[in-house]
Amino acid sequence: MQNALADEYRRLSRDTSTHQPLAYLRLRRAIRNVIQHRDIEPGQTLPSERDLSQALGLSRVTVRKAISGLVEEGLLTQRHGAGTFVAERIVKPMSRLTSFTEDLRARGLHPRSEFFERSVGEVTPEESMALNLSPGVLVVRLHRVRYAEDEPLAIERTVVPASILPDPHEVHDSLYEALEKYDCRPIRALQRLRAVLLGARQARLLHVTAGSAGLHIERRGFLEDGRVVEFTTSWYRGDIYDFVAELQTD
Ligand code: 16G
Repeated sequence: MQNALADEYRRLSRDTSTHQPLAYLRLRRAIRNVIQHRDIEPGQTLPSERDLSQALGLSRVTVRKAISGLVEEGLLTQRHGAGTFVAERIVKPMSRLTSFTEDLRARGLHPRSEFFERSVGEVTPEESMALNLSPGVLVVRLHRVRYAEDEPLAIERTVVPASILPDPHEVHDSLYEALEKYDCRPIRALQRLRAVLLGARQARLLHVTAGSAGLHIERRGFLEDGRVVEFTTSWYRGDIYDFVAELQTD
């Protein structure tokens, strides 16, 4: 693993097209790449700071800075006295507006969706409240199970104004990729999260036993002009996800 990382770091240092002059950002990219390529698996230990700084000819401060950024992103975890590991659970920082697809790709996993529903219809009263839409307006609805390879991780119901995304079949695996084509990816979101016990149907879809812990999350995503672009209700598996928030005093 140390060799794979050293090779990747050297490759990035030589690569003029993606040249990153700051060594700690180059190393951060190299670590991210080896995780994505699965040269290092979840749960495995990263070489120590000292070994990395020796192997790459970098100061320990630089190595530490590279690693701390990835710990904040949730890709690495640190246990006092035991070192730095590739995170096993999927750690989602609450301060970053990322998509399911991006979260999984960053970990070298292949996200995909299986749809129950991709339709267009008139907005319901609840949806019109959530999306700030007038009665009678058309919305696109997506209902899907989200997988990493063959493992189901979440169930999601999404509603998007049809004025923003006219055709639900434009969403293949990623909603945000589809929205990006219209320059309408949310730039800000409000999220509400609570613990739930998964019901029989949800548990079956997520391959867990009924009554297992889940996270029920509602996200309202906004465009720059204040329009609500998505209202998504998700049920994430509680045995796999950690949601982490950074807190600061005023
Ligand atoms: C995440 C979001 C969900 C969003 C989706 C887009 C949470 C709790 N929810 O699952 O609101 O619609 O990503 O992902 O993070 P996609 O672009 O892969 O479809």
